[in-house]
Amino acid sequence: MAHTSRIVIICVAVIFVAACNKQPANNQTNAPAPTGPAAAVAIDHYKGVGVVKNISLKPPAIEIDHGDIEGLMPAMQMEFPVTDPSLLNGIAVNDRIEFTIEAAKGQLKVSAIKKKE
Ligand SMILES: [Cu+2]
Repeated sequence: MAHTSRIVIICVAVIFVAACNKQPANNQTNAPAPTGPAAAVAIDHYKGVGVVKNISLKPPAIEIDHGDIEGLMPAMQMEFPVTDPSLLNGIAVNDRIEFTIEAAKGQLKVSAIKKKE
């Protein structure tokens, strides 16, 4: 049991690091965006909290009344495209959510959504 959950945790950590394409040693939370050649290929991730205001399936997008997103934008209500339509499964208007924004090539997309209790 314990052994299995340890493997799962390690797998999740590896996937996270790979997906973020960052060096874990110097890019912990809220690290400044890379500059120079690295900036051209970097994908930055930001964490936000907010309330769902609208869900659209074509194209897949979610409108969120969100709080401050440190290093990215102040509190506001806005729509984000999502990286995968399945992220919207089980999410409804007025849900309180934690979400991750992926910033790549000047485009912002929601790449993870977690419902808050
Ligand atoms: Cu915003």
